[in-house]
Amino acid sequence: MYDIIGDIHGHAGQLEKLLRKMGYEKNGNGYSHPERTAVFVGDFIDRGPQIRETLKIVRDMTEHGNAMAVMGNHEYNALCYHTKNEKGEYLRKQNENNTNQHSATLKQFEGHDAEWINYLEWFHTLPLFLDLNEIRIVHACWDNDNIEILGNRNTISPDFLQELNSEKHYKSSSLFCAADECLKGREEKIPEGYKFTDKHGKERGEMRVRWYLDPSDLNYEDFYMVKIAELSGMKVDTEKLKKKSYYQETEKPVFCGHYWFEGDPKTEKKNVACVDYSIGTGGKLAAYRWSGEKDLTDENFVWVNANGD
Ligand SMILES: [Mn+2]
Repeated sequence: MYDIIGDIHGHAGQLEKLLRKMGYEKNGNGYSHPERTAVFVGDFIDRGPQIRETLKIVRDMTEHGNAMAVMGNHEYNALCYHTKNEKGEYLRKQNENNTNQHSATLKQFEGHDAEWINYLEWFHTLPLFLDLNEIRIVHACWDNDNIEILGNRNTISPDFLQELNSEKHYKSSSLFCAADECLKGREEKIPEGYKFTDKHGKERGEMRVRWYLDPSDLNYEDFYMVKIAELSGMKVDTEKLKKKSYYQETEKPVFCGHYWFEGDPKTEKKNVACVDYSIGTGGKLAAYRWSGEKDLTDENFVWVNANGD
């Protein structure tokens, strides 16, 4: 039986509160529960005040068999930020924007180089997805075609990281797109003539979509993760989509993080739940307590708030 825990982003204090609330206790090997296993959906680092502590808790739990974890896009980006290609260039440019996104981690590991390098090595061992007997876990998007393309290349080994970022694959091959969608979700082009400006003021031509809903039944406002007012009431033009497939109701329950949801945690579909409720921006650190049910229910969410309990 599993407790699937959302994006932590360096909020170790809230993580400990949540673990204790669910009956986990700390001993010499870190936190554990007599009957249950924790599953982390990735995004342990960046933004929050206790990134080193967060990594220690999560890693201790995974290494003592008390938890499993998948990789988030922030761990993937960190690997790229700190790794050079054969030309000596970093795989992720160390420019102002990328450095800002990673700054809390850089700062908190100042003077702890060996410890940080050790965690980067650990990131190389984190799977992109977990296909367990009865449930599935991925950071952002589960797509059976992507899982098949990745096959047994489920961890970002040093060689695989170089391959994905090589000219042959970067942003173009189906292999790159498969890994990218697992980590960052699916995006689709906004209909011609419409625009979306994100919270950083950047104009975007693509939107994150609800990959678990049938687009042929939907208006854009329900298909997109963020509403575009001008598109309200308009039906999705499925002819224009890269992919028409979606996560079917007959599949195993799947859990993800990544989407910075707000409000009280709830399931997305009877077999889909997102456990990211924005602890990184003053929201909640949430978990879904799964005990064998095929149909997920809102009552099985537990959480702690960013401030208080
Ligand atoms: Mn994420």
